Amino acid sequence: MANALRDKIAGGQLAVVIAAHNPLSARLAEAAGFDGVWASGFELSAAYGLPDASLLSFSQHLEMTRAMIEQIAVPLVADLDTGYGNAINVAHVVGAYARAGAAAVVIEDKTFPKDTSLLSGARQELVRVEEFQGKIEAAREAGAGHDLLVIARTEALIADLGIAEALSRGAAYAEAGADLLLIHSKQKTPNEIVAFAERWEGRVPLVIVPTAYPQLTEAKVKALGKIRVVIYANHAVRAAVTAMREIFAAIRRDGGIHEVDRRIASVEDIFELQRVAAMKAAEKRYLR
Ligand code: SPV
Ligand code: MG
Repeated sequence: MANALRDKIAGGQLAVVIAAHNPLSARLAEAAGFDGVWASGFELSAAYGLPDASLLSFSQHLEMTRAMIEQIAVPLVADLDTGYGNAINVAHVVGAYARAGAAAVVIEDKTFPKDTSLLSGARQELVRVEEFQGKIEAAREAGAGHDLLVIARTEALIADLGIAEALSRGAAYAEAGADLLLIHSKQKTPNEIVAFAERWEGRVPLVIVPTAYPQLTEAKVKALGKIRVVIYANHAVRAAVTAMREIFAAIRRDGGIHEVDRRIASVEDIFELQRVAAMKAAEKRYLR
């Protein structure tokens, strides 16, 4: 299967990927013109009302990912957290996502169960470099024949281990066969990521998640070079929360739905997102 994400990266372009937590949000992301959809563990956990701490099972995440892939034509980048265990778990899990049609998988070098990256004071423990190299090799092998990109993610900066450790882990992961390196930072300014990118001499391009440092625009990312994928990792769920809070409060305040009706997507709009017209056309052809 042609991997549009691989082509975009190989062409030296910046792929801009945004999170979704269900097929509807994935379709909205595609319609807005994003290059891919991030099947975010954080967003799906939040959608279940749970912390992003390895509480959802791999099959819960896979089921939603599969449903998203079925509804979009753009590449899907699957957030596999730590790979749900050791390299054996990684092989099992990555194979399932590859067969489901994911364009890329991301596995991170934290211990299982993980804790979420951007929470202050969270438990951030990394596995040994050699152990993670084994996980990358297992992921590559499991994805072979599926044109799957394997993205290694280091949490060295999240764990406060410094840029030198992040660089050496990144190099070791590229050595083990990762196609790209996701470098995550929780700093409130882009300085740390900029410093990392400037010092990164690795063979593989970088992926960033600029949630904590939103000042880093796509134009600035392009100017830095080396970064080929930007993931906006939680903006679908945050936008949904803002919108629902506002509208729910307005309905309570107004004592009815009469005022908000004009301000929200129409029922016809939802019919369109459900592709109801295609079903009606099929009814005409097949129901007799
Ligand atoms: C996610 O969206 O699940 C991520 C990014 O992995 S973060 O939440 O910043 O760890
Ligand atoms: Mg995640």
